[in-house]
Amino acid sequence: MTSPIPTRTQVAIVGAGPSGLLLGQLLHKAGIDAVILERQSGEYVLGRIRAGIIEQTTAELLDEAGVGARMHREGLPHDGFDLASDGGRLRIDLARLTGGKRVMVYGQTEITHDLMDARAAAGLPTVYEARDVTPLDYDGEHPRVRYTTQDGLVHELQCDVIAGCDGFHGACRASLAPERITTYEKVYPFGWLGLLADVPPVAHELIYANHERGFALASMRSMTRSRYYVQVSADERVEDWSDQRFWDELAQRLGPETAAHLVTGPSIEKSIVPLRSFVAEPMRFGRMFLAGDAAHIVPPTGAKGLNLAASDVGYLARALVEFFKERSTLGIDHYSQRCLRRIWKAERFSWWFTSLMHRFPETGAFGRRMQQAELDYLTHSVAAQTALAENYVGLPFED
Ligand code: FAS
Ligand code: PHB
Repeated sequence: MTSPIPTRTQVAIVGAGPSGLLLGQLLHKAGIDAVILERQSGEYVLGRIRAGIIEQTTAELLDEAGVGARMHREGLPHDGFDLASDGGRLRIDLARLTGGKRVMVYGQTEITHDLMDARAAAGLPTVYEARDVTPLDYDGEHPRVRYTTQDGLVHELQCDVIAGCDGFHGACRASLAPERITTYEKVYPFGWLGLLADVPPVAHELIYANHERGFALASMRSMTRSRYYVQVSADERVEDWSDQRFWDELAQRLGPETAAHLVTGPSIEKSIVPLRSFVAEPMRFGRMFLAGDAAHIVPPTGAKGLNLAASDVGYLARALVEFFKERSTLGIDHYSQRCLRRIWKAERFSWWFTSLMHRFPETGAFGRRMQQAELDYLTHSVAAQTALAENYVGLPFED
């Protein structure tokens, strides 16, 4: 018998992706009540294959939320990655270039699983398959969220704060009058076709490949499960890509030496994601706060999406603890400005790395030469490699 869903809470969290679940866990640790309202089923949320690389600061937040144990047991710490282009390979030695910082390979699906398990174990209220979720009255001091459950009953959740953790297509940002929000967007003329397979990775670290046929990325989830991507044009359909066609294209783009070690096998997931850069400003509207993909999107090249979501949530959780426990509005008043400074730097890095590594037919031979010159500069400049490395491991938090 599931416990009845409260009609009142301190924080109404819309969305049970990594942002909503991590916020719920951090607030619970601080003794602040929250209810999560999620449009999909838990199984659906877990079925989405997304990010794979987490920054040290994200790992620390997961530890703070009390859900880091399996990540430390099963995650793969990585000290570097390779850039492949024109037949050559350049290793970016993250640890050496950043004074020992590294990243962790641990899939977003696993993080979501760990957060869902912790929330269920604590008996915290989550409404899955909530429909028509609508944030209301957040410009006053008594916001509320209306939603419909599977049985067709309409409910209202009274709260003090609404956290819009509902992703790029969510209801919270969409509820705002256009004149209240400024958006910045760049849509790339291509997407990533991703494939997940239970085969050993082609290399022990990630390989980002700039090939004349297009970008490719060799990543992983463990030493027995690999995650690969190839750049495809924006109008491609996943139905047109058999596993064999994918493997053949990936082999070409990784080059013969690497492809000689490529173990292929049946895909367990295959999907195409569009690439865009997007930021919505500001991120606070009275008692409603946007966090994660609800406020920004980056092309996945720099592995920043999930990590930016985590840093927003870190800032928001701290601000809400100050608000509820210390009756201070300092944190919530500075939330948007603090997040956006970090967001725009990650947007820049993700755009730069995407521009460097992908094929842009519209920029012609000159554009290709610019990429080759930048890759040559990276090969011979420790300063250039350091700039890449410090952005990839994640810039420090600024207060
Ligand atoms: P999410 O979109 O993950 O979660 C939002 C949640 O809100 C979802 O569960 C959704 O069902 C729910 N929701 C939406 N509307 C709602 C409503 N009206 N009412 C209630 N609930 C609602 N990042 C990387 O670093 N590397 C990658 O390779 C990578 N690949 C990606 C592939 C795809 C297809 C996408 C979309 C993103 C990818 N990202 C990647 C970025 C991704 O990892 C996000 O940054 C991360 O999921 C952000 O988490 P959330 O902010 O929780 O948003
Ligand atoms: C992934 O493993 O899904 C992944 C890794 C690195 C990226 C993007 C995605 O830059």
